[in-house]
Amino acid sequence: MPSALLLACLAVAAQRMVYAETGADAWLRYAVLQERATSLPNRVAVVGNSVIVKTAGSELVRALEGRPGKRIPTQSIPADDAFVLGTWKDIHPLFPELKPVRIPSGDGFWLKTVRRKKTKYWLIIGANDRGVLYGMFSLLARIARQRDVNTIDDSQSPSAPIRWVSQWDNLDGSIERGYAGRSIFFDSGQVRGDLTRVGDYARLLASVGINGCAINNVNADPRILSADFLPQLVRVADAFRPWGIKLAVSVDMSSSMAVGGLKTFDPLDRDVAAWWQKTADAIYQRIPDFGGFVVKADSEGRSGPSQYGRTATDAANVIARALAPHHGVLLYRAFVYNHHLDWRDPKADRARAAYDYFHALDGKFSENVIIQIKYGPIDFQVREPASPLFGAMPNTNQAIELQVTQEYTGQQRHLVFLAPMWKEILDFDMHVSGATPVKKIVSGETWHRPLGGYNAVVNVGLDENWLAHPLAMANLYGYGRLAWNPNLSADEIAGEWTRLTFGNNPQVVETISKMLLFSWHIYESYTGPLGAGTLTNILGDHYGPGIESSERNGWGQWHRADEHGMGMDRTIATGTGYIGQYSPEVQKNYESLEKCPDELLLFMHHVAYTHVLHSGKTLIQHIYDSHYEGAEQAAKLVTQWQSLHGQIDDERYNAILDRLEYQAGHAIVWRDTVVNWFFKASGIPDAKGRVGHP
Ligand code: GCV
Repeated sequence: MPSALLLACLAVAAQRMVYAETGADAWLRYAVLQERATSLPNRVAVVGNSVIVKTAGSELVRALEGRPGKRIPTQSIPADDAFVLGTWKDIHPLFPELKPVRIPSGDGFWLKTVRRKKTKYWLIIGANDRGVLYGMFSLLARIARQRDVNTIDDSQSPSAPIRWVSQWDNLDGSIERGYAGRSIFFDSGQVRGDLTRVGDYARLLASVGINGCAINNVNADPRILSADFLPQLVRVADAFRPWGIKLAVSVDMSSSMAVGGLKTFDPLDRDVAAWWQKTADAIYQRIPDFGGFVVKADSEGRSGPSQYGRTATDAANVIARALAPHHGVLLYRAFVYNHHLDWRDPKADRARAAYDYFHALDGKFSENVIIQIKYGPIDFQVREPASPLFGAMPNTNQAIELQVTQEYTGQQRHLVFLAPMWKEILDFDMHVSGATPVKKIVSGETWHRPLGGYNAVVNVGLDENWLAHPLAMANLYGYGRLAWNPNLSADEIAGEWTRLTFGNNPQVVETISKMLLFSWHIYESYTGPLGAGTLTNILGDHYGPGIESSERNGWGQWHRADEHGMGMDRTIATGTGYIGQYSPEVQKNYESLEKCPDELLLFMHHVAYTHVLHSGKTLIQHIYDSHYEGAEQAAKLVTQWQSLHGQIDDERYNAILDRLEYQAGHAIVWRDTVVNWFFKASGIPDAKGRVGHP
């Protein structure tokens, strides 16, 4: 028997661990599992020698009894009931009766129960090593959610090969747009000495199928590529490896000058190309499973190819060529725009930028380049249409960029579950060649691209519960689940996460799921209406109301509110022409005032405050009503949460209550600032007599 000889059994020990509910365990609490462990086998057989498969075995033991048991080497599969973990290649010879029809692909897995006389095996079969890990976590999640696992036959493959997260961590330990403490990776210009939290983060990411992490800010410090930094990156890669997370870094285009000592970073210069090659070779020599680079260039003051009159293709390809021999990938961000736009020019439009710049480059990128596109054409706002660029690059690999860190959506002081918003974008049909939802474009399915997928900015920090607001972890969970399977509904994800995080009490599950599912709408109601943008302070911390901060500057996040009306005219007929970047089918819906959905009205059109919406209300009355309703609903979140008193551990109950009470108060600040501003601007009274009469 080939690799069966490498079998090892982990006998599950009988002792259990009691955890304090700090939130550190997130959705991997294993509380239910430990209660139900008695009805499950107490042997875990690991087939093969891979570090990742062994991690899967140890995690299963940890989950079932809370601490690793004794490792017993064995020459054959156990005679008692057992979990058996391994790749298809290793498991099939042991279980030749398995028919290959259900073999998963990519990082996929197959969970299958098999009976041999009186013995029963729970097989966790991976298409590769990672697949074993993901299958193991999937099985644990089923047990924790009290699903029947007595008979299973489930084969799953991930939607896309790239399922990454990004951290915007600076080498000094601060995090750009991070709201949960300092970096788990860096401190004082170095990688931290203690990387325990990095390993814990990798475990969390792996449990939802994430396979890569770019650890530093896209506004990259070139020092990340300096020779003296490489041994430090090696340490991070070592902490990631058992969990199948590939290390990636964000790099600055000028690195060949800044740390390479060259006089140029012109991507067409031979020495520059040689420098990238030498740098990539050195990394792969020490980190053979290195994932690749993320690049932000020619954006918000970053260096870029335009400084030499070169294109994004030139820049991306020179780096990609250096990574290609090692199977590394380059995620090149499409977030390229002019932040010195002329606000007086009615045709100027930041939303046009990514499409205008990139669509002409379609088909010119190397095979290992992936263009990373923010979900909307502006910048992680509370409501944006899907970026038209998704529909415009059939010959280019694409990834969607999402944000788990709630930069414009309440910075984890407000509850905003983002899965419903991401779902709307992923399901949005670009109508470019038949039915072409964004999820099928980024997975590579629509245009048969070899690569593609997902990258989300997460920005966990040293806060014990990772993202500061315990309920914000639903966003990290939801992101991983959608990257694995974008066909899941937000509802399913909310239910899964709640059960894993708080247990299976039906009242708890129903209440928290409901709170999560309405939270995006609530936040949108008391902040920015109808696609106008978040109305937040865009010039500073991106938090709290700052209605005028969007206007009369070059950043291009304009909502154009004045005394008569509001909204950006992006029509083909009279506006910036942005709508023309979509397929004719989509254009029809957005161009016409009648057809344009209310929730995107002000993104696409400039209308008078007296304009009547599909809802039958005037625009101004909608602004008043939605802000009052939103603030009321924010207050209701507090009472909904209080209804769970006694059903949730005190630590997490109180931490969440504090945040929800704060949110309810801040929603009133938002409401009053916005409605008073629009009352003053429009001079139109609130039909319900609230505005101006507190
Ligand atoms: C890392 C927004 C953020 C910036 C961020 C930028 C980006 O503008 O406010 O902090 O920079 O997006 O995505 O590159």
